[in-house]
Amino acid sequence: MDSIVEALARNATEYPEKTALGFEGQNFSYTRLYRDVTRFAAGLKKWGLAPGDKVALFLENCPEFVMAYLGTHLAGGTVVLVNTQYRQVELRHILTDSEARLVVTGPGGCTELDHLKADLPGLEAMVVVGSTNQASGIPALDFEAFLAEPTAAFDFPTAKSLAIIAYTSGTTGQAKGAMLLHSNLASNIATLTTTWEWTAADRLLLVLPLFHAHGLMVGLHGTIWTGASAELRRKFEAASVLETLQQDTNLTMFFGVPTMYGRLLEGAAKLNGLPRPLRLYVSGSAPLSRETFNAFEKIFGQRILERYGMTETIMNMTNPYHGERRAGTVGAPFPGQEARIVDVQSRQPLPDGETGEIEVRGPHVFAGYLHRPEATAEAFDEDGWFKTGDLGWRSEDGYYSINGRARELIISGGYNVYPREVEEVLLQHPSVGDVAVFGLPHPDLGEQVVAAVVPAPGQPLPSTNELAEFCRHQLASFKKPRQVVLVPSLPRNALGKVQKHLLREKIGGI
Ligand code: MLC
Ligand code: AMP
Repeated sequence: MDSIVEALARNATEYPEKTALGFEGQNFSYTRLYRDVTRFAAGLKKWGLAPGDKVALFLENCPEFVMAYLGTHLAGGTVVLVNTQYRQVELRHILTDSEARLVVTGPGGCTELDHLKADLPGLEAMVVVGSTNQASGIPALDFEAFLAEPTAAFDFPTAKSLAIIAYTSGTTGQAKGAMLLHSNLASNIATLTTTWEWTAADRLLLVLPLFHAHGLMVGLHGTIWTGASAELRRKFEAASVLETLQQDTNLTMFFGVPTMYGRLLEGAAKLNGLPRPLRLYVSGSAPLSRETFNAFEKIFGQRILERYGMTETIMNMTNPYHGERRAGTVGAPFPGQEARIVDVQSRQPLPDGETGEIEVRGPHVFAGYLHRPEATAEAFDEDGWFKTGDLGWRSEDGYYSINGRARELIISGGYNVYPREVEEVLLQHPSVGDVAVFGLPHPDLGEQVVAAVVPAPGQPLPSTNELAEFCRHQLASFKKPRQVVLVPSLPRNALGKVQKHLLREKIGGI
Protein backbone atom coordinates (compact mmCIF):
# COMPACT_ATOMS: atom_id res chain seq x y z
CA MET A 1 0.00 0.00 0.00
CA ASP A 2 1.72 3.21 -1.19
CA SER A 3 -0.59 5.92 0.09
CA ILE A 4 -3.21 6.76 2.69
CA VAL A 5 -5.84 7.33 0.01
CA GLU A 6 -5.17 3.87 -1.37
CA ALA A 7 -5.75 2.47 2.13
CA LEU A 8 -9.05 4.36 2.21
CA ALA A 9 -10.10 2.79 -1.09
CA ARG A 10 -9.15 -0.66 0.16
CA ASN A 11 -11.14 -0.17 3.37
CA ALA A 12 -14.15 1.12 1.44
CA THR A 13 -14.20 -2.35 -0.13
CA GLU A 14 -13.30 -4.26 3.02
CA TYR A 15 -15.51 -2.40 5.56
CA PRO A 16 -18.04 -0.54 3.36
CA GLU A 17 -20.57 0.29 6.07
CA LYS A 18 -18.17 0.81 8.93
CA THR A 19 -17.83 4.32 10.38
CA ALA A 20 -14.55 5.91 9.38
CA LEU A 21 -15.30 9.33 10.83
CA GLY A 22 -17.83 10.73 13.25
CA PHE A 23 -18.24 14.50 13.48
CA GLU A 24 -20.89 16.50 15.35
CA GLY A 25 -23.50 13.76 15.03
CA GLN A 26 -22.75 12.91 11.39
CA ASN A 27 -21.30 9.53 10.48
CA PHE A 28 -19.11 8.92 7.47
CA SER A 29 -18.86 5.26 6.54
CA TYR A 30 -15.80 4.15 4.58
CA THR A 31 -17.94 4.04 1.43
CA ARG A 32 -19.34 7.52 1.96
CA LEU A 33 -15.96 9.03 2.81
CA TYR A 34 -14.30 7.47 -0.22
CA ARG A 35 -17.11 8.66 -2.47
CA ASP A 36 -16.74 12.23 -1.15
CA VAL A 37 -12.96 12.08 -1.55
CA THR A 38 -13.44 10.93 -5.15
CA ARG A 39 -15.90 13.74 -5.78
CA PHE A 40 -13.45 16.32 -4.46
CA ALA A 41 -10.71 14.84 -6.67
CA ALA A 42 -13.08 15.02 -9.66
CA GLY A 43 -13.87 18.64 -8.76
CA LEU A 44 -10.16 19.45 -8.79
CA LYS A 45 -9.69 17.82 -12.18
CA LYS A 46 -12.64 19.69 -13.60
CA TRP A 47 -11.25 22.95 -12.19
CA GLY A 48 -7.96 22.26 -13.96
CA LEU A 49 -5.60 20.92 -11.33
CA ALA A 50 -2.58 19.26 -12.93
CA PRO A 51 -0.50 16.54 -11.25
CA GLY A 52 1.95 18.07 -8.79
CA ASP A 53 -0.07 21.28 -8.34
CA LYS A 54 -0.37 22.56 -4.78
CA VAL A 55 -3.62 22.87 -2.85
CA ALA A 56 -3.40 24.63 0.51
CA LEU A 57 -5.66 23.64 3.39
CA PHE A 58 -6.33 26.57 5.73
CA LEU A 59 -9.21 24.96 7.54
CA GLU A 60 -10.15 23.82 11.00
CA ASN A 61 -11.04 20.20 11.79
CA CYS A 62 -14.11 19.05 9.85
CA PRO A 63 -14.98 16.24 7.42
CA GLU A 64 -14.35 18.58 4.47
CA PHE A 65 -10.72 18.81 5.59
CA VAL A 66 -10.39 15.06 5.19
CA MET A 67 -12.19 15.07 1.82
CA ALA A 68 -9.99 17.87 0.48
CA TYR A 69 -6.80 16.32 1.88
CA LEU A 70 -7.28 12.84 0.47
CA GLY A 71 -9.08 14.16 -2.62
CA THR A 72 -6.04 16.28 -3.50
CA HIS A 73 -3.84 13.19 -3.19
CA LEU A 74 -6.20 11.18 -5.38
CA ALA A 75 -6.11 13.90 -8.03
CA GLY A 76 -2.29 13.77 -8.00
CA GLY A 77 -1.87 17.08 -6.18
CA THR A 78 0.25 18.07 -3.18
CA VAL A 79 -1.30 19.40 0.02
CA VAL A 80 0.13 22.48 1.75
CA LEU A 81 -0.79 22.51 5.44
CA VAL A 82 -1.60 25.87 7.03
CA ASN A 83 -2.31 26.41 10.74
CA THR A 84 -5.65 28.24 11.05
CA GLN A 85 -4.12 30.70 13.52
CA TYR A 86 -1.65 31.95 10.93
CA ARG A 87 -2.02 35.58 9.92
CA GLN A 88 -0.55 37.97 7.35
CA VAL A 89 3.16 37.24 7.77
CA GLU A 90 2.84 33.47 7.74
CA LEU A 91 0.10 33.34 5.08
CA ARG A 92 1.89 35.63 2.68
CA HIS A 93 5.07 33.59 2.95
CA ILE A 94 3.58 30.08 2.86
CA LEU A 95 1.14 30.70 0.04
CA THR A 96 3.74 32.43 -2.10
CA ASP A 97 6.62 30.05 -1.39
CA SER A 98 4.52 26.92 -1.97
CA GLU A 99 2.99 28.32 -5.18
CA ALA A 100 -0.44 27.11 -4.09
CA ARG A 101 -3.03 27.58 -6.86
CA LEU A 102 -6.03 26.90 -4.67
CA VAL A 103 -6.88 27.23 -0.97
CA VAL A 104 -9.59 25.31 0.82
CA THR A 105 -10.77 27.38 3.77
CA GLY A 106 -13.69 28.54 5.93
CA PRO A 107 -15.46 31.92 6.04
CA GLY A 108 -12.86 33.36 8.47
CA GLY A 109 -9.98 32.23 6.28
CA CYS A 110 -11.74 33.67 3.26
CA THR A 111 -11.79 37.15 4.82
CA GLU A 112 -8.19 36.87 6.00
CA LEU A 113 -6.99 35.87 2.53
CA ASP A 114 -9.02 38.55 0.79
CA HIS A 115 -6.96 41.18 2.64
CA LEU A 116 -3.85 39.67 1.08
CA LYS A 117 -5.16 39.51 -2.46
CA ALA A 118 -2.58 41.94 -3.84
CA ASP A 119 0.26 39.91 -2.31
CA LEU A 120 -0.93 36.55 -3.63
CA PRO A 121 -1.11 36.81 -7.41
CA GLY A 122 -0.55 33.05 -7.83
CA LEU A 123 -3.59 32.12 -5.78
CA GLU A 124 -6.35 31.54 -8.31
CA ALA A 125 -9.32 30.64 -6.13
CA MET A 126 -10.63 29.63 -2.72
CA VAL A 127 -12.95 26.72 -2.08
CA VAL A 128 -14.98 27.75 0.93
CA VAL A 129 -16.61 25.47 3.48
CA GLY A 130 -19.61 27.43 4.79
CA SER A 131 -20.95 30.77 3.59
CA THR A 132 -18.97 32.68 0.98
CA ASN A 133 -20.39 36.16 1.50
CA GLN A 134 -17.23 37.98 0.47
CA ALA A 135 -17.42 41.27 -1.36
CA SER A 136 -14.58 41.05 -3.83
CA GLY A 137 -11.06 39.72 -4.06
CA ILE A 138 -9.96 36.17 -4.79
CA PRO A 139 -12.74 34.14 -6.49
CA ALA A 140 -14.57 32.03 -3.89
CA LEU A 141 -16.19 28.72 -4.84
CA ASP A 142 -18.67 26.88 -2.65
CA PHE A 143 -17.32 23.55 -1.37
CA GLU A 144 -20.47 21.54 -2.14
CA ALA A 145 -20.79 23.04 -5.60
CA PHE A 146 -17.11 22.32 -6.26
CA LEU A 147 -17.61 18.54 -5.90
CA ALA A 148 -18.08 16.66 -9.17
CA GLU A 149 -18.88 13.15 -10.33
CA PRO A 150 -15.78 11.32 -11.54
CA THR A 151 -15.77 10.51 -15.23
CA ALA A 152 -12.95 7.95 -15.05
CA ALA A 153 -11.11 5.96 -12.39
CA PHE A 154 -8.19 7.67 -10.66
CA ASP A 155 -4.70 6.21 -10.37
CA PHE A 156 -3.42 6.13 -6.81
CA PRO A 157 -0.41 8.33 -6.05
CA THR A 158 2.98 6.72 -6.55
CA ALA A 159 5.21 6.15 -3.53
CA LYS A 160 7.80 8.77 -4.51
CA SER A 161 5.41 11.57 -5.39
CA LEU A 162 5.06 14.62 -3.17
CA ALA A 163 2.18 14.31 -0.71
CA ILE A 164 2.56 17.22 1.71
CA ILE A 165 4.42 20.46 2.16
CA ALA A 166 4.43 21.33 5.86
CA TYR A 167 6.02 24.57 6.95
CA THR A 168 8.38 24.60 9.88
CA SER A 169 10.57 27.52 10.88
CA GLY A 170 14.24 27.84 11.48
CA THR A 171 16.74 30.24 12.95
CA THR A 172 16.19 32.62 10.05
CA GLY A 173 12.59 33.28 11.06
CA GLN A 174 11.25 32.32 7.62
CA ALA A 175 9.47 29.01 7.61
CA LYS A 176 10.73 26.28 5.28
CA GLY A 177 8.44 23.86 3.47
CA ALA A 178 9.28 20.29 4.47
CA MET A 179 8.49 17.99 1.53
CA LEU A 180 6.95 14.68 2.59
CA LEU A 181 6.50 11.90 0.05
CA HIS A 182 3.69 9.35 0.06
CA SER A 183 6.33 6.75 0.96
CA ASN A 184 7.28 8.74 4.08
CA LEU A 185 3.66 8.82 5.25
CA ALA A 186 2.95 5.18 4.42
CA SER A 187 6.10 3.66 5.91
CA ASN A 188 5.80 5.66 9.12
CA ILE A 189 2.15 4.85 9.73
CA ALA A 190 2.76 1.19 8.90
CA THR A 191 5.41 0.78 11.60
CA LEU A 192 3.50 2.95 14.08
CA THR A 193 0.20 1.10 13.77
CA THR A 194 1.94 -2.28 14.09
CA THR A 195 3.90 -1.14 17.15
CA TRP A 196 0.84 0.28 18.92
CA GLU A 197 -1.30 -2.70 17.85
CA TRP A 198 -3.79 -0.33 16.21
CA THR A 199 -6.49 -2.35 14.41
CA ALA A 200 -9.86 -1.96 12.74
CA ALA A 201 -11.44 -2.54 16.16
CA ASP A 202 -10.08 0.78 17.48
CA ARG A 203 -11.93 4.02 17.93
CA LEU A 204 -9.91 7.21 18.46
CA LEU A 205 -11.06 10.48 19.98
CA LEU A 206 -9.32 12.92 17.61
CA VAL A 207 -9.13 16.45 19.01
CA LEU A 208 -5.71 17.49 17.70
CA PRO A 209 -5.63 19.93 14.79
CA LEU A 210 -5.37 18.17 11.43
CA PHE A 211 -3.04 20.84 10.02
CA HIS A 212 -0.04 19.47 11.98
CA ALA A 213 1.77 16.14 12.04
CA HIS A 214 0.32 14.85 15.30
CA GLY A 215 -3.36 15.08 14.41
CA LEU A 216 -2.98 14.34 10.70
CA MET A 217 -0.08 11.96 10.24
CA VAL A 218 -0.74 9.95 13.40
CA GLY A 219 -4.43 10.39 14.22
CA LEU A 220 -6.05 10.47 10.80
CA HIS A 221 -3.53 8.36 8.91
CA GLY A 222 -3.58 5.59 11.52
CA THR A 223 -7.36 5.47 11.47
CA ILE A 224 -7.61 5.20 7.69
CA TRP A 225 -4.63 2.84 7.40
CA THR A 226 -6.09 0.29 9.80
CA GLY A 227 -9.76 0.66 8.86
CA ALA A 228 -10.52 1.95 12.37
CA SER A 229 -12.87 4.78 13.43
CA ALA A 230 -12.21 8.28 14.67
CA GLU A 231 -14.53 10.68 16.45
CA LEU A 232 -13.28 14.01 15.11
CA ARG A 233 -13.69 17.21 17.12
CA ARG A 234 -13.42 20.77 15.86
CA LYS A 235 -11.05 21.46 18.76
CA PHE A 236 -9.94 20.27 22.17
CA GLU A 237 -12.14 21.09 25.14
CA ALA A 238 -11.26 19.35 28.37
CA ALA A 239 -14.82 19.14 29.74
CA SER A 240 -16.26 17.61 26.59
CA VAL A 241 -13.34 15.16 26.26
CA LEU A 242 -13.89 14.02 29.85
CA GLU A 243 -17.59 13.59 29.19
CA THR A 244 -16.88 11.53 26.08
CA LEU A 245 -14.34 9.44 27.96
CA GLN A 246 -17.06 8.56 30.45
CA GLN A 247 -19.88 8.01 27.97
CA ASP A 248 -18.46 6.57 24.76
CA THR A 249 -17.86 2.97 25.71
CA ASN A 250 -16.48 2.11 22.25
CA LEU A 251 -13.61 4.54 22.54
CA THR A 252 -10.19 2.88 22.74
CA MET A 253 -7.60 5.64 22.21
CA PHE A 254 -6.82 9.29 22.89
CA PHE A 255 -3.81 11.27 21.63
CA GLY A 256 -2.82 14.69 22.96
CA VAL A 257 -0.11 17.20 23.71
CA PRO A 258 1.01 17.59 27.37
CA THR A 259 -1.09 20.77 27.83
CA MET A 260 -4.19 18.70 27.05
CA TYR A 261 -3.23 16.07 29.65
CA GLY A 262 -2.68 18.81 32.23
CA ARG A 263 -6.15 20.21 31.52
CA LEU A 264 -7.76 16.74 31.63
CA LEU A 265 -6.23 16.20 35.07
CA GLU A 266 -7.54 19.55 36.29
CA GLY A 267 -11.00 18.71 34.95
CA ALA A 268 -10.96 15.16 36.33
CA ALA A 269 -10.50 16.54 39.84
CA LYS A 270 -14.00 18.05 39.54
CA LEU A 271 -15.64 14.92 38.07
CA ASN A 272 -18.18 12.64 39.63
CA GLY A 273 -16.69 9.23 39.10
CA LEU A 274 -13.52 8.35 37.23
CA PRO A 275 -12.94 8.38 33.48
CA ARG A 276 -12.92 4.94 31.89
CA PRO A 277 -9.49 3.58 31.10
CA LEU A 278 -8.78 3.32 27.37
CA ARG A 279 -6.53 0.87 25.57
CA LEU A 280 -4.03 3.64 24.78
CA TYR A 281 -3.29 7.24 25.76
CA VAL A 282 -0.45 8.82 23.78
CA SER A 283 1.39 12.09 24.40
CA GLY A 284 3.84 13.92 22.16
CA SER A 285 4.87 17.17 20.42
CA ALA A 286 6.37 18.58 23.65
CA PRO A 287 7.94 17.11 26.79
CA LEU A 288 5.52 15.39 29.16
CA SER A 289 6.51 16.11 32.76
CA ARG A 290 6.98 13.26 35.22
CA GLU A 291 4.38 14.95 37.46
CA THR A 292 1.73 14.80 34.74
CA PHE A 293 2.70 11.23 33.82
CA ASN A 294 2.44 10.08 37.46
CA ALA A 295 -0.73 12.04 38.27
CA PHE A 296 -2.40 10.66 35.15
CA GLU A 297 -1.56 7.10 36.11
CA LYS A 298 -2.98 7.68 39.57
CA ILE A 299 -6.27 9.19 38.40
CA PHE A 300 -6.86 7.58 35.00
CA GLY A 301 -5.28 4.25 35.91
CA GLN A 302 -3.04 4.23 32.86
CA ARG A 303 0.54 4.96 31.94
CA ILE A 304 0.64 7.44 29.04
CA LEU A 305 2.73 6.26 26.10
CA GLU A 306 5.09 9.11 25.19
CA ARG A 307 6.49 9.32 21.68
CA TYR A 308 8.71 11.78 19.84
CA GLY A 309 8.14 13.23 16.39
CA MET A 310 8.87 16.11 14.11
CA THR A 311 7.34 17.61 10.97
CA GLU A 312 10.32 16.56 8.83
CA THR A 313 10.39 12.98 10.07
CA ILE A 314 6.86 12.30 11.29
CA MET A 315 7.20 9.88 14.23
CA ASN A 316 10.72 8.96 15.35
CA MET A 317 10.55 7.15 18.66
CA THR A 318 8.07 5.53 20.98
CA ASN A 319 7.89 4.06 24.42
CA PRO A 320 6.99 0.38 24.21
CA TYR A 321 3.36 -0.66 23.85
CA HIS A 322 4.18 -3.74 25.93
CA GLY A 323 6.92 -3.28 28.46
CA GLU A 324 7.94 -0.35 30.59
CA ARG A 325 6.68 3.13 29.62
CA ARG A 326 9.32 5.19 31.32
CA ALA A 327 8.48 8.74 32.45
CA GLY A 328 10.75 11.44 31.08
CA THR A 329 11.80 9.34 28.09
CA VAL A 330 10.59 8.98 24.51
CA GLY A 331 11.50 5.30 24.19
CA ALA A 332 13.36 3.92 21.18
CA PRO A 333 13.15 4.27 17.37
CA PHE A 334 10.18 2.63 15.66
CA PRO A 335 11.16 -0.64 13.95
CA GLY A 336 12.69 0.04 10.53
CA GLN A 337 13.94 3.49 11.57
CA GLU A 338 17.31 4.43 13.08
CA ALA A 339 18.54 6.99 15.61
CA ARG A 340 21.83 7.96 17.20
CA ILE A 341 23.35 10.61 19.43
CA VAL A 342 26.29 12.59 18.08
CA ASP A 343 28.63 15.23 19.41
CA VAL A 344 27.34 18.62 18.25
CA GLN A 345 30.78 19.79 17.06
CA SER A 346 32.58 16.67 15.78
CA ARG A 347 29.36 14.90 14.64
CA GLN A 348 30.83 11.64 15.96
CA PRO A 349 28.51 9.15 17.72
CA LEU A 350 28.56 9.36 21.51
CA PRO A 351 28.42 6.51 24.04
CA ASP A 352 25.26 5.81 26.05
CA GLY A 353 24.64 8.29 28.85
CA GLU A 354 26.23 11.27 27.09
CA THR A 355 24.16 14.16 25.77
CA GLY A 356 24.46 15.20 22.13
CA GLU A 357 22.26 15.93 19.12
CA ILE A 358 19.72 13.33 18.07
CA GLU A 359 20.04 12.23 14.44
CA VAL A 360 17.58 9.98 12.64
CA ARG A 361 17.57 8.02 9.40
CA GLY A 362 15.08 5.85 7.57
CA PRO A 363 12.15 5.72 5.14
CA HIS A 364 10.16 8.18 7.28
CA VAL A 365 12.58 11.07 6.75
CA PHE A 366 11.41 13.83 4.41
CA ALA A 367 12.81 14.60 0.95
CA GLY A 368 14.16 18.08 1.74
CA TYR A 369 13.00 21.70 2.01
CA LEU A 370 11.12 23.17 -0.94
CA HIS A 371 13.28 25.57 -3.01
CA ARG A 372 16.07 25.38 -0.40
CA PRO A 373 18.84 23.04 -1.50
CA GLU A 374 21.32 24.67 0.89
CA ALA A 375 19.11 24.28 3.94
CA THR A 376 18.45 20.68 2.87
CA ALA A 377 22.16 19.94 2.44
CA GLU A 378 22.87 21.43 5.87
CA ALA A 379 20.20 19.31 7.51
CA PHE A 380 21.71 15.98 6.42
CA ASP A 381 25.18 14.49 6.66
CA GLU A 382 26.78 12.53 3.83
CA ASP A 383 25.44 9.22 5.18
CA GLY A 384 21.88 10.44 5.13
CA TRP A 385 21.49 11.15 8.86
CA PHE A 386 19.02 13.98 9.53
CA LYS A 387 20.03 16.45 12.24
CA THR A 388 16.93 16.97 14.39
CA GLY A 389 18.22 19.92 16.39
CA ASP A 390 17.06 18.15 19.56
CA LEU A 391 19.54 17.30 22.29
CA GLY A 392 19.25 14.00 24.11
CA TRP A 393 20.91 10.87 25.42
CA ARG A 394 20.34 7.13 25.40
CA SER A 395 20.28 4.90 28.46
CA GLU A 396 22.16 1.62 28.49
CA ASP A 397 18.90 -0.25 28.07
CA GLY A 398 17.98 1.75 24.99
CA TYR A 399 15.59 4.51 26.19
CA TYR A 400 16.17 7.95 24.67
CA SER A 401 15.50 11.16 26.62
CA ILE A 402 15.30 14.67 25.20
CA ASN A 403 16.95 17.22 27.45
CA GLY A 404 17.44 20.31 25.33
CA ARG A 405 17.51 21.87 21.89
CA ALA A 406 20.45 22.77 19.72
CA ARG A 407 18.28 25.39 17.99
CA GLU A 408 16.26 28.24 19.40
CA LEU A 409 12.71 27.03 19.71
CA ILE A 410 9.87 27.64 22.14
CA ILE A 411 7.20 24.93 22.36
CA SER A 412 4.01 26.45 23.75
CA GLY A 413 1.08 24.07 24.19
CA GLY A 414 2.55 21.84 21.46
CA TYR A 415 2.89 24.67 18.93
CA ASN A 416 6.37 25.77 17.85
CA VAL A 417 7.40 29.39 18.12
CA TYR A 418 10.67 30.52 16.60
CA PRO A 419 11.96 33.59 18.48
CA ARG A 420 13.47 35.20 15.39
CA GLU A 421 10.10 35.44 13.66
CA VAL A 422 8.53 37.21 16.67
CA GLU A 423 11.57 39.47 17.10
CA GLU A 424 11.34 40.58 13.47
CA VAL A 425 7.72 41.63 13.94
CA LEU A 426 8.33 43.36 17.29
CA LEU A 427 11.22 45.36 15.83
CA GLN A 428 8.74 47.03 13.48
CA HIS A 429 6.93 48.61 16.46
CA PRO A 430 8.02 52.25 16.88
CA SER A 431 8.50 51.90 20.66
CA VAL A 432 10.82 48.89 20.34
CA GLY A 433 14.51 49.77 20.04
CA ASP A 434 15.85 46.26 20.45
CA VAL A 435 14.32 42.97 21.48
CA ALA A 436 15.10 39.38 22.45
CA VAL A 437 12.39 36.70 22.56
CA PHE A 438 12.77 33.49 24.54
CA GLY A 439 10.75 30.89 26.43
CA LEU A 440 10.09 30.57 30.15
CA PRO A 441 8.33 27.71 31.93
CA HIS A 442 4.53 27.94 32.10
CA PRO A 443 2.33 25.59 34.14
CA ASP A 444 -0.31 25.11 31.41
CA LEU A 445 1.57 25.63 28.14
CA GLY A 446 4.91 24.09 29.14
CA GLU A 447 6.69 27.18 27.89
CA GLN A 448 5.49 30.72 27.28
CA VAL A 449 6.76 33.42 24.95
CA VAL A 450 8.58 36.27 26.75
CA ALA A 451 10.10 39.39 25.19
CA ALA A 452 12.86 41.51 26.71
CA VAL A 453 12.47 44.93 25.10
CA VAL A 454 14.82 47.88 25.01
CA PRO A 455 12.52 50.91 24.52
CA ALA A 456 13.25 53.15 21.54
CA PRO A 457 14.50 56.58 22.66
CA GLY A 458 11.93 59.38 22.58
CA GLN A 459 8.96 57.00 22.16
CA PRO A 460 6.23 56.10 24.69
CA LEU A 461 7.06 52.95 26.68
CA PRO A 462 5.33 49.89 25.19
CA SER A 463 3.12 47.63 27.33
CA THR A 464 2.67 43.85 27.14
CA ASN A 465 -0.88 44.30 25.81
CA GLU A 466 0.13 46.73 23.14
CA LEU A 467 2.95 44.54 21.83
CA ALA A 468 0.83 41.38 22.03
CA GLU A 469 -1.90 43.12 19.98
CA PHE A 470 0.69 44.34 17.49
CA CYS A 471 1.89 40.75 16.98
CA ARG A 472 -1.61 39.30 16.73
CA HIS A 473 -2.36 41.25 13.58
CA GLN A 474 0.63 39.83 11.78
CA LEU A 475 1.34 36.45 13.34
CA ALA A 476 -0.56 33.50 14.81
CA SER A 477 -1.86 34.61 18.18
CA PHE A 478 -0.07 31.81 20.05
CA LYS A 479 3.25 33.48 19.09
CA LYS A 480 2.45 36.78 20.83
CA PRO A 481 4.51 37.59 23.94
CA ARG A 482 2.62 36.81 27.13
CA GLN A 483 5.13 38.76 29.17
CA VAL A 484 7.12 41.84 28.13
CA VAL A 485 9.98 43.03 30.32
CA LEU A 486 11.58 46.41 29.66
CA VAL A 487 15.39 46.37 29.96
CA PRO A 488 17.97 49.14 29.46
CA SER A 489 20.06 46.96 27.10
CA LEU A 490 20.44 43.35 25.96
CA PRO A 491 23.37 41.31 27.27
CA ARG A 492 25.61 40.42 24.33
CA ASN A 493 28.78 38.36 24.03
CA ALA A 494 31.98 39.50 22.35
CA LEU A 495 30.54 38.56 18.95
CA GLY A 496 27.44 40.66 19.53
CA LYS A 497 25.12 37.66 20.00
CA VAL A 498 22.39 38.15 22.60
CA GLN A 499 22.98 35.92 25.64
CA LYS A 500 19.44 34.71 26.17
CA HIS A 501 20.44 32.38 29.00
CA LEU A 502 21.33 35.49 31.04
CA LEU A 503 17.91 37.01 30.33
CA ARG A 504 16.21 33.73 31.29
CA GLU A 505 18.19 33.73 34.54
CA LYS A 506 17.47 37.37 35.32
CA ILE A 507 13.80 37.47 34.29
CA GLY A 508 12.70 33.90 34.94
CA GLY A 509 15.08 33.06 37.76
CA ILE A 510 16.29 29.94 35.93
C1 MLC B 1 -4.00 28.63 21.85
N1 MLC B 1 -3.46 29.76 22.38
C2 MLC B 1 -2.20 29.51 22.71
C3 MLC B 1 -1.98 28.18 22.33
N2 MLC B 1 -3.11 27.65 21.80
N3 MLC B 1 -1.26 30.28 23.24
C4 MLC B 1 -0.07 29.74 23.41
N4 MLC B 1 0.23 28.45 23.08
C5 MLC B 1 -0.71 27.66 22.54
N5 MLC B 1 -0.44 26.41 22.18
C6 MLC B 1 -4.10 31.05 22.59
C7 MLC B 1 -4.81 31.53 21.35
O1 MLC B 1 -3.90 32.20 20.56
C8 MLC B 1 -5.86 32.41 21.94
O2 MLC B 1 -5.30 33.65 22.27
C9 MLC B 1 -6.22 31.72 23.23
O3 MLC B 1 -5.11 30.89 23.56
C10 MLC B 1 -7.47 30.86 23.11
O4 MLC B 1 -7.41 30.06 21.91
P1 MLC B 1 -8.01 28.59 21.87
O5 MLC B 1 -7.87 28.06 20.49
O6 MLC B 1 -9.35 28.59 22.51
O7 MLC B 1 -6.96 27.86 22.77
P2 MLC B 1 -7.03 26.47 23.45
O8 MLC B 1 -8.20 25.71 23.05
O9 MLC B 1 -6.84 26.70 24.91
O10 MLC B 1 -5.72 25.77 22.84
C11 MLC B 1 -4.82 25.08 23.57
C12 MLC B 1 -4.51 23.77 22.87
C13 MLC B 1 -3.97 24.10 21.46
C14 MLC B 1 -3.47 23.04 23.70
C15 MLC B 1 -5.76 22.92 22.76
O11 MLC B 1 -2.84 24.93 21.56
C16 MLC B 1 -3.65 22.88 20.66
O12 MLC B 1 -4.51 22.28 20.05
N6 MLC B 1 -2.37 22.47 20.67
C17 MLC B 1 -1.94 21.28 19.91
C18 MLC B 1 -0.86 21.64 18.97
C19 MLC B 1 -0.45 20.46 18.12
O13 MLC B 1 -1.25 19.71 17.57
N7 MLC B 1 0.84 20.31 17.95
C20 MLC B 1 1.42 19.24 17.15
C21 MLC B 1 2.45 19.80 16.18
S1 MLC B 1 3.18 18.44 15.31
P3 MLC B 1 -6.11 35.00 22.02
O14 MLC B 1 -5.20 36.05 22.52
O15 MLC B 1 -6.33 35.06 20.56
O16 MLC B 1 -7.36 34.86 22.81
C22 MLC B 1 4.63 18.13 16.15
C23 MLC B 1 5.32 16.86 15.86
C24 MLC B 1 5.00 15.88 16.94
O17 MLC B 1 4.99 18.85 17.03
O18 MLC B 1 5.89 15.32 17.57
O19 MLC B 1 3.81 15.72 17.16
P1 AMP C 1 7.46 20.36 14.83
O1 AMP C 1 8.59 21.02 14.14
O2 AMP C 1 6.28 21.21 15.06
O3 AMP C 1 7.15 19.12 14.20
O4 AMP C 1 7.99 20.03 16.29
C1 AMP C 1 8.92 19.03 16.50
C2 AMP C 1 9.65 19.24 17.79
O5 AMP C 1 8.77 18.98 18.90
C3 AMP C 1 10.77 18.25 17.98
O6 AMP C 1 11.91 18.62 17.25
C4 AMP C 1 10.95 18.28 19.46
O7 AMP C 1 11.72 19.40 19.84
C5 AMP C 1 9.53 18.47 19.97
N1 AMP C 1 8.94 17.21 20.45
C6 AMP C 1 8.12 16.37 19.82
N2 AMP C 1 7.79 15.33 20.62
C7 AMP C 1 8.43 15.52 21.80
C8 AMP C 1 8.50 14.82 23.04
N3 AMP C 1 7.81 13.71 23.26
N4 AMP C 1 9.28 15.33 24.02
C9 AMP C 1 9.99 16.47 23.83
N5 AMP C 1 9.94 17.19 22.70
C10 AMP C 1 9.18 16.72 21.69
